[in-house]
Amino acid sequence: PAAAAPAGTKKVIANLFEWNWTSVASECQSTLGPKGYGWVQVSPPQEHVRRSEWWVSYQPVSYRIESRKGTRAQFTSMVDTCHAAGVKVIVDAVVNHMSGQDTPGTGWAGSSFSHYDYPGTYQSQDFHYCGRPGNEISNYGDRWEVQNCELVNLADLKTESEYVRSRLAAYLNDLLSLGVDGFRMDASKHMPAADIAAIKAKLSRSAYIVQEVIYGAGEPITPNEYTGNGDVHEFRYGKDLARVFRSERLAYLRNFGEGWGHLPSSVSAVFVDNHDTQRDFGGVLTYNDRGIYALANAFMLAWPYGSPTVMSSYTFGNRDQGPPQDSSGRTLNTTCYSGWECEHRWPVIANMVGFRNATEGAGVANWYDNGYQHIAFSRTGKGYLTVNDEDFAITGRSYYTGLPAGRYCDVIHGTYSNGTCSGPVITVDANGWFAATVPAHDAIAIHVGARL
Ligand code: AAO
Repeated sequence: PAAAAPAGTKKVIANLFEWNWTSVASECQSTLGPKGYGWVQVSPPQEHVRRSEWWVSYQPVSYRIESRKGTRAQFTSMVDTCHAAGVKVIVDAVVNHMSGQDTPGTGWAGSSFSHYDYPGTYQSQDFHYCGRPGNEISNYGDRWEVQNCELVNLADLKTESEYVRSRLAAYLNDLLSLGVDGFRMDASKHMPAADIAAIKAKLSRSAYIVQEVIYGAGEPITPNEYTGNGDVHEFRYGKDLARVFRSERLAYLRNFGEGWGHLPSSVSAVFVDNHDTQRDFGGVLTYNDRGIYALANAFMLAWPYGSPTVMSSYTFGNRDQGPPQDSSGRTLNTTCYSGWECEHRWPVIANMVGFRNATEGAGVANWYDNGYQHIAFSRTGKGYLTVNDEDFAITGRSYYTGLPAGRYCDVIHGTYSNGTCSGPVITVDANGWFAATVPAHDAIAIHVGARL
Protein backbone atom coordinates (compact mmCIF):
# COMPACT_ATOMS: atom_id res chain seq x y z
CA PRO A 1 0.00 0.00 0.00
CA ALA A 2 1.01 3.60 -0.62
CA ALA A 3 0.55 4.54 3.01
CA ALA A 4 3.22 4.86 5.62
CA ALA A 5 2.85 4.35 9.32
CA PRO A 6 4.12 7.32 11.32
CA ALA A 7 7.75 7.69 10.33
CA GLY A 8 10.67 7.42 12.71
CA THR A 9 11.52 4.98 15.45
CA LYS A 10 9.17 6.51 18.00
CA LYS A 11 5.72 5.74 16.63
CA VAL A 12 3.40 5.91 19.61
CA ILE A 13 0.83 8.73 19.48
CA ALA A 14 -0.62 10.41 22.57
CA ASN A 15 -4.08 11.89 21.92
CA LEU A 16 -4.30 14.90 24.26
CA PHE A 17 -8.02 15.33 23.67
CA GLU A 18 -9.20 18.94 24.14
CA TRP A 19 -5.99 20.09 25.83
CA ASN A 20 -5.11 23.73 25.32
CA TRP A 21 -1.92 24.60 23.42
CA THR A 22 -0.02 25.84 26.44
CA SER A 23 -0.64 22.57 28.27
CA VAL A 24 0.23 20.44 25.21
CA ALA A 25 3.54 22.29 24.93
CA SER A 26 4.51 21.71 28.54
CA GLU A 27 3.43 18.06 28.33
CA CYS A 28 5.68 17.53 25.30
CA GLN A 29 8.59 18.82 27.34
CA SER A 30 7.87 17.21 30.68
CA THR A 31 6.41 13.84 29.70
CA LEU A 32 5.82 12.96 26.05
CA GLY A 33 9.41 13.48 24.91
CA PRO A 34 11.07 11.91 27.98
CA LYS A 35 8.72 8.90 27.96
CA GLY A 36 9.36 8.21 24.25
CA TYR A 37 6.08 9.22 22.66
CA GLY A 38 6.84 10.10 19.03
CA TRP A 39 3.67 12.04 18.28
CA VAL A 40 0.96 14.08 19.89
CA GLN A 41 -2.52 14.33 18.39
CA VAL A 42 -4.32 17.57 19.19
CA SER A 43 -7.97 18.58 18.88
CA PRO A 44 -9.20 20.76 15.99
CA PRO A 45 -7.45 24.17 16.05
CA GLN A 46 -9.71 26.20 13.74
CA GLU A 47 -12.34 28.76 14.74
CA HIS A 48 -15.55 27.06 15.88
CA VAL A 49 -19.04 27.86 17.14
CA ARG A 50 -19.42 29.19 20.68
CA ARG A 51 -21.00 26.78 23.16
CA SER A 52 -19.73 24.88 26.18
CA GLU A 53 -19.83 21.29 24.85
CA TRP A 54 -16.61 19.58 23.73
CA TRP A 55 -17.94 19.01 20.24
CA VAL A 56 -17.89 22.69 19.27
CA SER A 57 -14.40 21.84 17.97
CA TYR A 58 -16.07 19.79 15.21
CA GLN A 59 -18.13 22.74 13.93
CA PRO A 60 -15.78 25.01 11.97
CA VAL A 61 -16.78 28.58 11.24
CA SER A 62 -13.53 29.71 9.56
CA TYR A 63 -10.00 28.39 9.22
CA ARG A 64 -8.45 30.97 11.51
CA ILE A 65 -6.24 29.17 14.04
CA GLU A 66 -8.10 30.65 16.98
CA SER A 67 -10.09 28.42 19.30
CA ARG A 68 -10.98 27.82 22.92
CA LYS A 69 -7.67 25.95 23.08
CA GLY A 70 -5.62 28.99 22.21
CA THR A 71 -4.40 31.52 19.70
CA ARG A 72 -2.40 31.06 16.54
CA ALA A 73 0.72 32.26 18.35
CA GLN A 74 0.17 29.74 21.15
CA PHE A 75 -0.44 26.98 18.60
CA THR A 76 2.76 27.82 16.73
CA SER A 77 4.79 27.92 19.89
CA MET A 78 3.32 24.57 20.94
CA VAL A 79 4.42 22.96 17.65
CA ASP A 80 7.95 24.35 18.09
CA THR A 81 8.17 23.22 21.71
CA CYS A 82 6.97 19.71 20.87
CA HIS A 83 9.47 19.45 18.03
CA ALA A 84 12.27 20.54 20.33
CA ALA A 85 11.20 17.70 22.65
CA GLY A 86 11.32 15.19 19.76
CA VAL A 87 7.53 14.96 19.41
CA LYS A 88 5.71 15.43 16.10
CA VAL A 89 2.24 16.96 15.88
CA ILE A 90 -0.92 15.50 14.31
CA VAL A 91 -3.87 17.88 13.91
CA ASP A 92 -7.45 16.69 13.94
CA ALA A 93 -8.61 18.17 10.61
CA VAL A 94 -12.34 18.82 10.19
CA VAL A 95 -12.73 18.98 6.41
CA ASN A 96 -16.01 17.21 5.67
CA HIS A 97 -18.28 19.96 6.90
CA MET A 98 -18.78 23.32 8.59
CA SER A 99 -21.20 24.06 11.45
CA GLY A 100 -24.51 22.44 12.32
CA GLN A 101 -26.26 25.45 13.85
CA ASP A 102 -29.61 26.38 12.30
CA THR A 103 -29.50 29.92 13.65
CA PRO A 104 -26.85 32.41 12.50
CA GLY A 105 -24.14 33.23 14.98
CA THR A 106 -20.64 34.47 15.67
CA GLY A 107 -17.71 32.12 15.97
CA TRP A 108 -15.01 31.94 18.63
CA ALA A 109 -12.82 34.55 16.93
CA GLY A 110 -15.65 36.83 15.88
CA SER A 111 -16.46 35.56 12.39
CA SER A 112 -20.16 35.75 11.66
CA PHE A 113 -21.79 32.84 9.90
CA SER A 114 -25.02 31.10 9.11
CA HIS A 115 -25.56 27.41 8.41
CA TYR A 116 -24.63 27.60 4.70
CA ASP A 117 -22.72 30.88 4.57
CA TYR A 118 -19.23 31.54 5.95
CA PRO A 119 -18.29 34.94 4.54
CA GLY A 120 -14.91 34.86 2.85
CA THR A 121 -14.69 31.09 3.05
CA TYR A 122 -17.76 29.30 1.68
CA GLN A 123 -21.19 30.23 0.35
CA SER A 124 -24.33 28.22 -0.30
CA GLN A 125 -23.07 26.76 -3.61
CA ASP A 126 -20.24 24.97 -1.75
CA PHE A 127 -22.56 22.60 0.14
CA HIS A 128 -24.50 19.44 -0.61
CA TYR A 129 -28.30 19.49 -0.34
CA CYS A 130 -29.23 15.87 -0.75
CA GLY A 131 -32.97 16.20 -0.72
CA ARG A 132 -33.62 13.52 1.87
CA PRO A 133 -35.58 14.41 5.02
CA GLY A 134 -33.71 17.19 6.86
CA ASN A 135 -30.85 16.67 4.38
CA GLU A 136 -29.80 14.14 6.99
CA ILE A 137 -27.97 10.82 6.80
CA SER A 138 -30.26 8.14 8.16
CA ASN A 139 -29.20 5.00 6.32
CA TYR A 140 -25.54 3.96 6.55
CA GLY A 141 -26.41 1.21 4.07
CA ASP A 142 -26.70 3.86 1.32
CA ARG A 143 -23.27 4.99 0.10
CA TRP A 144 -24.59 8.02 -1.78
CA GLU A 145 -26.54 9.26 1.21
CA VAL A 146 -23.58 8.85 3.60
CA GLN A 147 -21.40 10.98 1.32
CA ASN A 148 -23.94 13.57 0.13
CA CYS A 149 -26.26 14.12 3.08
CA GLU A 150 -25.47 15.74 6.43
CA LEU A 151 -23.87 14.05 9.38
CA VAL A 152 -25.87 15.30 12.40
CA ASN A 153 -26.94 18.49 10.59
CA LEU A 154 -23.38 19.57 9.77
CA ALA A 155 -23.29 21.61 6.54
CA ASP A 156 -21.73 19.10 4.15
CA LEU A 157 -18.97 20.43 1.91
CA LYS A 158 -18.90 19.55 -1.79
CA THR A 159 -15.49 17.94 -1.61
CA GLU A 160 -15.81 17.05 -5.29
CA SER A 161 -15.59 20.75 -6.18
CA GLU A 162 -12.28 22.29 -7.18
CA TYR A 163 -12.90 25.40 -5.10
CA VAL A 164 -13.67 23.42 -1.93
CA ARG A 165 -10.66 21.16 -2.42
CA SER A 166 -8.38 24.17 -2.88
CA ARG A 167 -9.79 25.92 0.17
CA LEU A 168 -9.33 22.83 2.31
CA ALA A 169 -5.80 22.34 1.02
CA ALA A 170 -5.05 25.99 1.80
CA TYR A 171 -6.11 25.38 5.40
CA LEU A 172 -3.99 22.24 5.71
CA ASN A 173 -1.04 23.98 4.01
CA ASP A 174 -1.32 26.81 6.50
CA LEU A 175 -0.94 24.23 9.27
CA LEU A 176 2.00 22.64 7.46
CA SER A 177 3.62 26.06 7.26
CA LEU A 178 3.42 26.21 11.05
CA GLY A 179 5.30 22.90 11.21
CA VAL A 180 2.48 20.41 11.65
CA ASP A 181 3.48 16.84 10.73
CA GLY A 182 0.23 14.99 10.13
CA PHE A 183 -3.53 15.05 10.00
CA ARG A 184 -6.37 12.97 11.40
CA MET A 185 -9.00 13.33 8.70
CA ASP A 186 -12.27 13.60 10.61
CA ALA A 187 -15.40 11.94 9.19
CA SER A 188 -13.48 10.45 6.26
CA LYS A 189 -16.29 7.96 5.61
CA HIS A 190 -18.42 10.90 4.56
CA MET A 191 -16.03 11.86 1.74
CA PRO A 192 -15.17 9.59 -1.20
CA ALA A 193 -11.57 8.32 -0.92
CA ALA A 194 -10.86 10.01 -4.26
CA ASP A 195 -11.79 13.42 -2.80
CA ILE A 196 -9.34 12.93 0.06
CA ALA A 197 -6.70 11.86 -2.46
CA ALA A 198 -7.32 15.05 -4.47
CA ILE A 199 -6.94 17.23 -1.37
CA LYS A 200 -3.81 15.34 -0.33
CA ALA A 201 -2.34 15.91 -3.81
CA LYS A 202 -2.54 19.67 -3.16
CA LEU A 203 -0.46 19.54 0.03
CA SER A 204 2.77 21.52 -0.07
CA ARG A 205 4.77 18.66 1.46
CA SER A 206 4.26 15.12 2.67
CA ALA A 207 2.39 14.60 5.89
CA TYR A 208 1.22 11.61 7.90
CA ILE A 209 -2.47 10.94 7.16
CA VAL A 210 -4.82 8.87 9.32
CA GLN A 211 -8.45 8.63 8.27
CA GLU A 212 -11.45 8.16 10.54
CA VAL A 213 -13.63 5.51 8.91
CA ILE A 214 -15.63 3.63 11.53
CA TYR A 215 -16.11 0.02 10.46
CA GLY A 216 -19.82 -0.78 10.43
CA ALA A 217 -20.96 -4.35 9.82
CA GLY A 218 -22.61 -4.65 6.41
CA GLU A 219 -22.00 -1.01 5.44
CA PRO A 220 -21.06 -0.42 1.79
CA ILE A 221 -18.28 2.06 2.64
CA THR A 222 -15.36 0.17 4.15
CA PRO A 223 -12.08 1.21 5.81
CA ASN A 224 -10.14 -0.69 3.13
CA GLU A 225 -11.22 1.80 0.45
CA TYR A 226 -9.13 4.49 2.12
CA THR A 227 -5.80 2.72 2.62
CA GLY A 228 -4.37 4.19 -0.59
CA ASN A 229 -4.43 7.65 1.04
CA GLY A 230 -2.74 6.75 4.32
CA ASP A 231 -3.50 4.96 7.55
CA VAL A 232 -7.06 4.21 8.65
CA HIS A 233 -8.40 3.87 12.18
CA GLU A 234 -9.32 0.26 12.95
CA PHE A 235 -12.35 0.57 15.22
CA ARG A 236 -12.78 -3.19 15.50
CA TYR A 237 -9.52 -3.37 17.47
CA GLY A 238 -10.74 -1.63 20.63
CA LYS A 239 -14.14 -3.29 20.50
CA ASP A 240 -12.65 -6.77 20.09
CA LEU A 241 -10.00 -6.16 22.74
CA ALA A 242 -12.66 -5.04 25.24
CA ARG A 243 -14.77 -8.11 24.55
CA VAL A 244 -11.77 -10.38 25.08
CA PHE A 245 -10.93 -8.73 28.40
CA ARG A 246 -14.52 -8.52 29.61
CA SER A 247 -16.09 -11.79 28.58
CA GLU A 248 -13.76 -14.01 26.58
CA ARG A 249 -10.21 -15.32 26.96
CA LEU A 250 -6.88 -13.56 26.63
CA ALA A 251 -5.66 -16.81 25.06
CA TYR A 252 -7.61 -15.80 21.93
CA LEU A 253 -5.25 -12.88 21.36
CA ARG A 254 -2.47 -15.05 19.90
CA ASN A 255 -3.37 -13.92 16.35
CA PHE A 256 -4.95 -10.56 17.22
CA GLY A 257 -5.09 -8.13 14.30
CA GLU A 258 -5.09 -9.36 10.71
CA GLY A 259 -6.02 -12.82 11.94
CA TRP A 260 -9.24 -11.29 13.22
CA GLY A 261 -10.12 -9.65 9.91
CA HIS A 262 -8.68 -6.29 10.89
CA LEU A 263 -6.92 -4.00 8.39
CA PRO A 264 -3.39 -4.81 7.21
CA SER A 265 -1.04 -3.92 10.06
CA SER A 266 0.98 -1.47 7.96
CA VAL A 267 -2.00 0.87 7.44
CA SER A 268 -3.90 0.29 10.66
CA ALA A 269 -4.11 2.92 13.41
CA VAL A 270 -5.33 1.45 16.69
CA PHE A 271 -6.42 2.49 20.18
CA VAL A 272 -8.16 0.94 23.17
CA ASP A 273 -10.66 3.83 23.11
CA ASN A 274 -11.00 7.26 21.52
CA HIS A 275 -13.13 10.28 22.32
CA ASP A 276 -16.13 8.88 20.43
CA THR A 277 -15.96 5.26 21.55
CA GLN A 278 -15.53 6.19 25.22
CA ARG A 279 -18.83 8.07 24.94
CA ASP A 280 -20.90 6.29 22.31
CA PHE A 281 -19.75 2.67 22.00
CA GLY A 282 -20.98 0.65 24.95
CA GLY A 283 -18.48 -1.89 26.22
CA VAL A 284 -15.10 -0.46 25.22
CA LEU A 285 -12.52 -0.20 27.97
CA THR A 286 -11.94 3.33 29.26
CA TYR A 287 -10.17 5.09 32.12
CA ASN A 288 -13.09 4.01 34.32
CA ASP A 289 -11.80 0.43 34.07
CA ARG A 290 -8.54 1.47 35.79
CA GLY A 291 -6.16 -1.54 36.07
CA ILE A 292 -7.77 -3.55 33.28
CA TYR A 293 -7.58 -0.49 31.04
CA ALA A 294 -3.87 -0.22 31.80
CA LEU A 295 -3.36 -3.90 30.98
CA ALA A 296 -5.23 -3.55 27.67
CA ASN A 297 -2.98 -0.60 26.76
CA ALA A 298 0.09 -2.60 27.83
CA PHE A 299 -0.98 -5.39 25.49
CA MET A 300 -1.57 -2.92 22.63
CA LEU A 301 1.85 -1.35 23.13
CA ALA A 302 3.61 -4.72 23.31
CA TRP A 303 1.82 -6.35 20.40
CA PRO A 304 3.26 -5.52 16.96
CA TYR A 305 0.07 -4.72 15.08
CA GLY A 306 -0.80 -1.28 13.72
CA SER A 307 0.23 2.15 14.97
CA PRO A 308 -0.99 2.68 18.53
CA THR A 309 -2.58 5.80 19.99
CA VAL A 310 -2.85 6.25 23.74
CA MET A 311 -6.00 8.17 24.68
CA SER A 312 -5.81 10.96 27.26
CA SER A 313 -9.18 12.15 28.53
CA TYR A 314 -10.73 14.74 30.73
CA THR A 315 -13.12 13.36 33.33
CA PHE A 316 -16.74 13.49 32.23
CA GLY A 317 -20.10 12.56 33.67
CA ASN A 318 -22.38 13.09 30.72
CA ARG A 319 -21.66 12.64 27.02
CA ASP A 320 -21.78 16.27 25.94
CA GLN A 321 -19.94 17.79 28.91
CA GLY A 322 -17.14 20.02 27.72
CA PRO A 323 -13.59 20.14 29.06
CA PRO A 324 -12.79 22.21 32.16
CA GLN A 325 -13.20 25.83 31.00
CA ASP A 326 -13.46 29.35 32.32
CA SER A 327 -16.62 31.47 32.16
CA SER A 328 -15.79 32.67 28.66
CA GLY A 329 -15.32 29.09 27.43
CA ARG A 330 -11.52 29.07 27.27
CA THR A 331 -10.13 25.64 28.07
CA LEU A 332 -8.30 25.64 31.38
CA ASN A 333 -4.73 24.43 31.72
CA THR A 334 -4.58 20.69 32.29
CA THR A 335 -4.27 19.50 35.87
CA CYS A 336 -3.54 15.78 35.76
CA TYR A 337 -5.63 13.54 38.04
CA SER A 338 -8.01 16.37 38.88
CA GLY A 339 -10.56 16.92 36.15
CA TRP A 340 -8.20 15.25 33.67
CA GLU A 341 -7.40 11.53 33.64
CA CYS A 342 -4.00 11.73 31.91
CA GLU A 343 -3.98 8.05 31.00
CA HIS A 344 -0.82 8.64 28.96
CA ARG A 345 1.00 9.37 32.25
CA TRP A 346 -0.18 6.26 34.09
CA PRO A 347 3.11 4.53 34.94
CA VAL A 348 2.17 1.21 33.28
CA ILE A 349 1.14 2.92 30.04
CA ALA A 350 3.95 5.47 29.93
CA ASN A 351 6.59 2.82 30.66
CA MET A 352 5.21 0.52 27.96
CA VAL A 353 5.88 3.25 25.38
CA GLY A 354 9.57 2.57 26.07
CA PHE A 355 8.88 -1.15 25.53
CA ARG A 356 7.29 -0.37 22.14
CA ASN A 357 10.27 1.71 21.09
CA ALA A 358 12.83 -0.86 22.25
CA THR A 359 11.07 -3.74 20.47
CA GLU A 360 10.26 -1.92 17.19
CA GLY A 361 10.66 -4.29 14.25
CA ALA A 362 10.98 -7.49 16.31
CA GLY A 363 8.47 -10.27 15.70
CA VAL A 364 6.45 -12.27 18.21
CA ALA A 365 7.94 -15.52 19.50
CA ASN A 366 7.51 -17.90 22.42
CA TRP A 367 3.77 -17.40 22.72
CA TYR A 368 2.38 -19.09 25.82
CA ASP A 369 -1.16 -19.28 27.15
CA ASN A 370 -2.89 -21.40 29.74
CA GLY A 371 -6.02 -21.65 27.59
CA TYR A 372 -7.72 -18.91 29.59
CA GLN A 373 -6.57 -15.56 30.99
CA HIS A 374 -2.82 -15.98 31.29
CA ILE A 375 -0.68 -15.16 28.25
CA ALA A 376 2.96 -14.43 27.54
CA PHE A 377 5.11 -13.69 24.50
CA SER A 378 8.44 -12.29 23.53
CA ARG A 379 9.42 -9.73 20.94
CA THR A 380 12.37 -11.59 19.51
CA GLY A 381 15.56 -10.69 21.31
CA LYS A 382 14.12 -7.40 22.60
CA GLY A 383 11.35 -7.79 25.14
CA TYR A 384 8.88 -9.99 26.98
CA LEU A 385 5.37 -9.47 28.35
CA THR A 386 3.21 -11.75 30.44
CA VAL A 387 -0.34 -10.77 31.41
CA ASN A 388 -2.31 -12.65 34.04
CA ASP A 389 -5.98 -11.68 34.04
CA GLU A 390 -7.04 -14.66 36.13
CA ASP A 391 -8.60 -13.98 39.53
CA PHE A 392 -5.63 -15.77 41.12
CA ALA A 393 -1.87 -15.31 41.16
CA ILE A 394 0.24 -17.53 38.93
CA THR A 395 3.07 -18.93 41.04
CA GLY A 396 5.86 -21.44 40.56
CA ARG A 397 6.29 -20.90 36.80
CA SER A 398 9.30 -20.02 34.72
CA TYR A 399 9.11 -18.13 31.46
CA TYR A 400 11.27 -18.63 28.39
CA THR A 401 12.13 -15.21 26.97
CA GLY A 402 15.01 -15.86 24.59
CA LEU A 403 16.48 -12.58 25.88
CA PRO A 404 20.15 -12.06 26.67
CA ALA A 405 21.00 -12.97 30.27
CA GLY A 406 20.81 -10.03 32.62
CA ARG A 407 18.90 -8.01 35.16
CA TYR A 408 15.87 -6.21 33.76
CA CYS A 409 13.51 -3.64 35.26
CA ASP A 410 9.91 -4.89 35.44
CA VAL A 411 8.45 -1.78 33.81
CA ILE A 412 4.89 -2.67 34.85
CA HIS A 413 5.82 -2.18 38.52
CA GLY A 414 8.80 0.10 38.27
CA THR A 415 10.26 2.89 36.23
CA TYR A 416 13.70 2.64 34.69
CA SER A 417 15.79 5.76 34.63
CA ASN A 418 19.50 6.54 34.69
CA GLY A 419 20.37 2.86 35.07
CA THR A 420 18.16 2.24 38.08
CA CYS A 421 14.77 0.60 38.52
CA SER A 422 12.22 1.89 41.03
CA GLY A 423 10.48 -1.51 41.18
CA PRO A 424 11.21 -5.24 41.06
CA VAL A 425 14.15 -6.56 39.01
CA ILE A 426 13.71 -9.68 36.87
CA THR A 427 16.77 -11.87 36.34
CA VAL A 428 16.99 -13.68 33.01
CA ASP A 429 19.40 -16.63 33.23
CA ALA A 430 22.01 -17.76 30.72
CA ASN A 431 19.41 -19.90 28.94
CA GLY A 432 16.89 -17.06 28.59
CA TRP A 433 14.51 -18.04 31.43
CA PHE A 434 13.20 -16.18 34.46
CA ALA A 435 11.00 -17.28 37.36
CA ALA A 436 8.45 -14.96 38.95
CA THR A 437 4.98 -14.77 40.45
CA VAL A 438 2.41 -12.82 38.45
CA PRO A 439 -0.36 -11.51 40.72
CA ALA A 440 -4.03 -11.69 39.69
CA HIS A 441 -5.02 -9.06 37.07
CA ASP A 442 -1.43 -8.00 36.69
CA ALA A 443 1.54 -8.29 34.35
CA ILE A 444 5.33 -8.30 34.07
CA ALA A 445 7.19 -6.63 31.21
CA ILE A 446 10.90 -6.44 30.50
CA HIS A 447 12.85 -5.08 27.55
CA VAL A 448 16.39 -4.41 26.45
CA GLY A 449 15.95 -0.65 26.85
CA ALA A 450 15.47 -1.09 30.61
CA ARG A 451 18.29 -3.49 31.46
CA LEU A 452 20.35 -2.79 34.55
C1 AAO B 1 -23.57 17.86 17.82
C2 AAO B 1 -24.86 17.35 18.43
C3 AAO B 1 -25.87 17.02 17.33
C4 AAO B 1 -26.10 18.24 16.44
C5 AAO B 1 -24.77 18.69 15.88
C6 AAO B 1 -24.87 19.92 15.01
O1 AAO B 1 -24.58 16.19 19.20
O2 AAO B 1 -27.08 16.64 17.94
O3 AAO B 1 -26.96 17.89 15.37
O4 AAO B 1 -23.87 18.97 16.97
O5 AAO B 1 -25.28 21.01 15.78
C7 AAO B 1 -18.98 15.30 17.28
C8 AAO B 1 -20.03 14.79 18.25
C9 AAO B 1 -21.44 15.11 17.80
C10 AAO B 1 -21.57 16.58 17.47
C11 AAO B 1 -20.58 16.87 16.36
C12 AAO B 1 -20.60 18.31 15.88
O6 AAO B 1 -19.87 13.39 18.39
O7 AAO B 1 -22.32 14.80 18.86
O8 AAO B 1 -22.90 16.84 17.04
O9 AAO B 1 -19.24 16.63 16.87
O10 AAO B 1 -20.36 19.17 16.93
C13 AAO B 1 -20.49 8.81 12.56
C14 AAO B 1 -19.40 9.31 11.61
C15 AAO B 1 -18.09 9.62 12.33
C16 AAO B 1 -18.32 10.53 13.53
C17 AAO B 1 -19.35 9.87 14.44
C18 AAO B 1 -19.68 10.74 15.64
O11 AAO B 1 -19.19 8.33 10.59
O12 AAO B 1 -17.24 10.26 11.40
O13 AAO B 1 -20.58 9.66 13.70
N1 AAO B 1 -17.06 10.84 14.23
C19 AAO B 1 -16.35 12.12 13.99
C20 AAO B 1 -15.77 12.70 15.29
C21 AAO B 1 -16.90 13.13 16.20
C22 AAO B 1 -17.61 14.32 15.56
C23 AAO B 1 -17.74 14.20 14.10
C24 AAO B 1 -17.16 13.17 13.37
C25 AAO B 1 -18.31 15.34 13.38
O14 AAO B 1 -14.89 11.78 15.86
O15 AAO B 1 -16.47 13.43 17.49
O16 AAO B 1 -18.93 14.46 16.14
O17 AAO B 1 -17.22 16.22 13.11
C26 AAO B 1 -22.13 3.83 13.18
C27 AAO B 1 -21.48 4.20 11.86
C28 AAO B 1 -20.49 5.32 12.07
C29 AAO B 1 -21.17 6.50 12.74
C30 AAO B 1 -21.81 6.03 14.08
C31 AAO B 1 -22.51 7.16 14.81
O18 AAO B 1 -21.12 3.32 14.07
O19 AAO B 1 -20.82 3.06 11.35
O20 AAO B 1 -19.98 5.76 10.81
O21 AAO B 1 -20.17 7.49 13.02
O22 AAO B 1 -22.73 4.98 13.79
O23 AAO B 1 -23.58 7.58 14.07
C32 AAO B 1 -21.13 0.04 16.71
C33 AAO B 1 -21.17 -0.21 15.20
C34 AAO B 1 -20.79 1.00 14.40
C35 AAO B 1 -21.53 2.21 14.88
C36 AAO B 1 -21.14 2.42 16.34
C37 AAO B 1 -21.67 3.70 16.99
O24 AAO B 1 -19.87 -0.19 17.25
O25 AAO B 1 -20.27 -1.24 14.86
O26 AAO B 1 -21.11 0.77 13.03
O27 AAO B 1 -21.60 1.32 17.11
O28 AAO B 1 -23.06 3.66 17.10
